[in-house]
Amino acid sequence: MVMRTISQIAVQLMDYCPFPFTITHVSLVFDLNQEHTVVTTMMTVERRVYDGAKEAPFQLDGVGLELLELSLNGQKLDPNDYHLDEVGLIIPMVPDAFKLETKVAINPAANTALSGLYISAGRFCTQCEAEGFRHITFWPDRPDVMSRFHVRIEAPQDQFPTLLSNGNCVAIGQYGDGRHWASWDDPYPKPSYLFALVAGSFDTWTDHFTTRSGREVSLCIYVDHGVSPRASYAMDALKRAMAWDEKTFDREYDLDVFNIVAVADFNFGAMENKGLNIFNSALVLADETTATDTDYEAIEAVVAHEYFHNWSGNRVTCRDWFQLSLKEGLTVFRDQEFSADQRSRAVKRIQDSKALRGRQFSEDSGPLAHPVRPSSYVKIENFYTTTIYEKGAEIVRIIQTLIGEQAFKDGLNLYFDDYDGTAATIEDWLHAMRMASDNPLTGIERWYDQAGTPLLTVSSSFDEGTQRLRLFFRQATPDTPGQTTKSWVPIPIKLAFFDHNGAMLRLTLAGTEAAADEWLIPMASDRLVIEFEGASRQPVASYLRGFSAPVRLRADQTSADLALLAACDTDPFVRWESAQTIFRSSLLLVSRALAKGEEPEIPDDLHRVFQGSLGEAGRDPAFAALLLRLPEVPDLMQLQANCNPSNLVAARVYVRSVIAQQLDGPLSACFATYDPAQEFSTGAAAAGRRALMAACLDLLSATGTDRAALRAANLFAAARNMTDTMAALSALSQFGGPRYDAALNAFRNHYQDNALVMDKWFRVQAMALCGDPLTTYATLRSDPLFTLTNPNRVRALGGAFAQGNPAAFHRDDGEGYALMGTLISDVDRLNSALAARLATFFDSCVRVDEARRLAAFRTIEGLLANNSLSANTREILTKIISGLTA
Ligand code: B3K
Ligand code: ZN
Repeated sequence: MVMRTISQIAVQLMDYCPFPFTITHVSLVFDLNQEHTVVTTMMTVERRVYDGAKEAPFQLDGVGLELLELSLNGQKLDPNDYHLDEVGLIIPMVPDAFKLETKVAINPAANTALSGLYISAGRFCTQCEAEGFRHITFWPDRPDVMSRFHVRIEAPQDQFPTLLSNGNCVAIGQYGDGRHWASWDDPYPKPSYLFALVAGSFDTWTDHFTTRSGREVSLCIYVDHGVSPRASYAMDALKRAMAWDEKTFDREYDLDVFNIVAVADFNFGAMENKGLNIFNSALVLADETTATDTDYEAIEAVVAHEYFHNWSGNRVTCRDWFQLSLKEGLTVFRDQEFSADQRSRAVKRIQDSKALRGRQFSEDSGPLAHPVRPSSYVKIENFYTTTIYEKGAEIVRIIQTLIGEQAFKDGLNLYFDDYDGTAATIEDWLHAMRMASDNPLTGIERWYDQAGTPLLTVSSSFDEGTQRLRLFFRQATPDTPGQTTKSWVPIPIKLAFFDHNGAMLRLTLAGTEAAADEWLIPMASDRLVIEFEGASRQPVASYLRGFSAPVRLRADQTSADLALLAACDTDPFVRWESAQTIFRSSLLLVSRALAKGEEPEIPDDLHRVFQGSLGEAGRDPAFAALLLRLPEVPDLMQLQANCNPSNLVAARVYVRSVIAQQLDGPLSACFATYDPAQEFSTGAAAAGRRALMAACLDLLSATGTDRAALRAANLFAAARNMTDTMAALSALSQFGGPRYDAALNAFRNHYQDNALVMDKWFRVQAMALCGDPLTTYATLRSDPLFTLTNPNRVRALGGAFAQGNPAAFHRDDGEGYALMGTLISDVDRLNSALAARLATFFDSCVRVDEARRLAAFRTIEGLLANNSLSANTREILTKIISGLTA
């Protein structure tokens, strides 16, 4: 038999074959020891009954395991009876029903990849999705193999008083030699990616929840010693999420306990292990002095997200990793709805569309573009992308829009009922939605299978004689790597019309009696012509209300139309988007003028839009704060080929300074209404007031005046919560100089022992425009508080620099790329999943000018020349380099 190695060979969706065996039960025993943990696994196996299963060998995944013992039905196996290599274990001949026992040794202390069983701050914890379980024991590590897990954990009691796994704790005991044990039983069959184990010493924050049908659930959050009150907000969010899922989607919790453990070293946000969620501590710990409003929002959303996975992901899981969006897209949709109900629906929709357009549209138009259901992958770890998550959630929303809220709820219930306890596919999901709605949802699969953001073009004409408005819609999805010919996708277009005074018009669909204020037009072809009657002159059309589909819109709207919509539309998304459209074109004009050395002209509309936004301050401060923010440079980069990011940064700085000078009076007045001494509340209204204050301060700081710097420094001194502190610090970072340095020092002195807060200190500096960003980066990288082993710290420096400091990252001399290249290569040796994530930031390099592209190419080429570069990072960089040379 050939020795298999970890390879770059892609897995194909079309090659899917079921696993030929079922493993009904598994019993795992962990003898925990930091450098030498012994895992004994006993599985009860039956061959499945279908032709292909008859002669199939028993094949298990296993990486980095030292095999100590292997026996089948109690008989020790001879090395000739099995094949062991770098990726697993194959037993060619097995009976139709048998018990297999394996004993392996692993070294959690040496696990810097943070996948499998590892140590964080002296405690054992696990991360198994997607393929971590194979680093713990030999197992068919794929989501469609679901078993009942029984877990026994043994460890020294003084160091590891808490022993946790999935399900319910069924027994505990002591050995008398200082070691103790606990047994956990999970009654719900699950795939290995949902396995979890934690052992250590924690403080706890406890509560309980009674489900709708009367089940008493003990809730417990495990955190570092001395900080348990900081888990109270996460606990509150958890209880709200549990109640919301019952009320909104009839989903109840199904175990007697729900545990959350916060760990400091974690590769991403959190993990939905059955009954034992493991969280990055950044998404658990919060109080007003250490967390910003953005942190609170993220904690609420992620706690809910992981809890909602209990149904969308755990009770109904995925057949294979190509179906990842089945659980992730659906669960993001569910958490978005939860947050919208807890806070402002309008603000949430704008935030979500902003994030989608900033990150997902960019990914979808670059070298890493891939469908929501990809057809192949090399490393599944690289596919936890914004496309799978956020575009996936948008498809769920499209379905809800097309079939209506009630049919959607019925469809979701049908899906959970019909596929409970199974590993499902996107076809199963669509089947449930079709059954519940009687809507064929024609073409919806293409949203899953085609990469690229559809472009929706609208042109309009008005016939004065017949008083008919004719709208002509066309859609086309651009080519993406490996995918050229694309067909139409179903696009729900929400529409309304306004007269030139901004009053909403009730029009009639030509040739019918149907009249409405707002229309939902389901576009199900390449082209669509539609006519309306009832306006005496050409109305102003408001398209894609509520961001009714994740498409780019190109409409024949004048800047006067956009200004009217920005001021008067009743749909907050269209108001915000119309303002952003004006800002984007103004910023591009200014950047072109600056590039030519000309004096830029700022269109009058811009000033009016800002004034209108400030007018919103009294009604809805959170919305006003969003309206006052100019598009980010990465958004602008999507609009230009061969762009020079430094010019875009300069244009943004210029426009901000002009607007800030023009509106200094009203912005200062709005800022002055904020009292930093007022009592803190986490509620959306109070957070909205803080966001508006921060938006005003941010703009005012663009004036560059000493008065503005003093205002920021005064807020820094007066701040009583972290939101205000960070607003002040980031405003000061626009100036640099002694006030900024003093604030940074004071911050460091105060928070140096709190890693989560110090991440903010790293982040604000990595993104700062002041001073020489390369020197700042180098100083931060050699700071004793910087470490390559903590993913939050690495992201706070590298992620913030590459994403949040475009002028420095995309320097024309390539120095920014070189710094990131070095970081990627250093991280890759320890944690390839994290390095690959950092590598994705290079995908924006396909949009920059030739000199910069060449510099990026050289850095990437250098990284790829290293033979020991991980398969994860290699996959990402190979795709990007092909995009650079295309
Ligand atoms: N399901 C996990 C993500 C796992 C990422 C593995 N690289 C968290 C979540 O999406 O809820
Ligand atoms: Zn998820």
